[in-house]
Order: sequence, then C-alpha cells, then structure tokens
Amino acid sequence: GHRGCVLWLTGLSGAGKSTLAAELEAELYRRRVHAYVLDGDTIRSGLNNDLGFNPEDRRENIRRIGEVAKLFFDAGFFVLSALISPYRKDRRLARSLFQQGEFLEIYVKCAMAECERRDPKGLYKKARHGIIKNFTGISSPYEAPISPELIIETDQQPLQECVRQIISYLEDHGYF
Ligand code: GGZ
Repeated sequence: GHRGCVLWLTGLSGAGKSTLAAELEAELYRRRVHAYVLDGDTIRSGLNNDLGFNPEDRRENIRRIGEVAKLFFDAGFFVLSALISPYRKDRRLARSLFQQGEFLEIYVKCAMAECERRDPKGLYKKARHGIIKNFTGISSPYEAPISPELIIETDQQPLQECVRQIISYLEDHGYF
C-alpha cells in the first residue's frame, strides 16, 4: 500500500514543471501508483477559462486547483500540480487545505535566462515586446519558495535525474 500526497510544483514558465509532472506520472504508473496531473496551462483552457493573469485571478486559479487537488487526494491519488503559483501567500493557502506531510512544495528551479532561452512557446519573446502583459519574471513577480520540501534544479541536471530525486524523496519519507 501507499499514502498519497500532493506534489505542488512551482516555478517560472519554461522551468520544466509540466515535463517533470508528466515524467513523474509515467514513473508512478510503472510502480502501480495512481497519479494525476493538474497542469495550469490545460486547466486554464477548461475549468478556469474565465481567469487571466492579474494577481486576483492567479490566486483564484490556485485556490480552485488546490481544491481539485484535495478531491483527488481524498480519492487516494498522488496529485502532481504544475502551476507557476508565483505568490507565497497563494501557495500557503493551497497548503492549508492539507495535513502535515500531505502537501509537498517542490521548487522547480531554473535560471530566468535559461527559461527565456528555452522559450518553447515564444511567450518570453512576446512578453519582452509587451504583447503579453503581466508575464511572470518579466512584468509580474515570482516569489521563490523559502522552505520548500524539495528544490529541483532543472538547469543543472538531466530530466531523469530530476525525476529520480523526487522519487527518492518519496521513498525516503515512506510514501511508498
Ligand atoms: C505567466 C503565462 C502568462 C502570463 C500565459 N504569465 O509555460 P506555459 O505558458 O505553458 O504555462 C504558463 C501558463 C501559466 O499558468 P499557471 O496557471 O501556471 O499560472 S499561475 O499559477 O500564475 O496562475 C504560460 C502561460 O500560462 N501564460 N500568459 N502572463 N504565464
């Protein structure tokens, strides 16, 4: 058996949250662990398609996804959420829905310059040209976690090593 938890991935656009969540989901599947990914980008096209990127809308985005994470957690899943979640107080709110040990904040850390170099969707370029307003890291703040359970540096090691670090944490702390 195993006990579920919420792996709350936070970091800049392009830091690798979605990629990491998808890889982790595949690894958990191989271990017969039920996992579900809540990705900001996809949820914003459905459930949260009424929300933009001002601070109030980001807070509501995180609040709702926190509540959805709780539903999946209560159903026994490992939840992998991949949201920028740039504000500390919003992450604290999401954490407050859970008991000790149920919510793991994972800082997906990557230098801004590297995120901008990757720019998989050309969003940084648009933000630099003022075509996208309120863009995290450029025209909107990112408050780095102060005491996350884990820091994963995606610009320092390959993806598989990032995945291994998280799996090791879960093993070492008795999640499975
Ligand atoms: C940040 C934006 C913005 C602005 C569109 N700022 O890397 P992506 O493209 O695929 O994922 C990002 C996603 C961010 O949504 P989140 O729900 O994770 O954000 S938050 O937690 O702050 O609510 C990015 C894209 O949407 N995107 N405009 N202005 N990211």
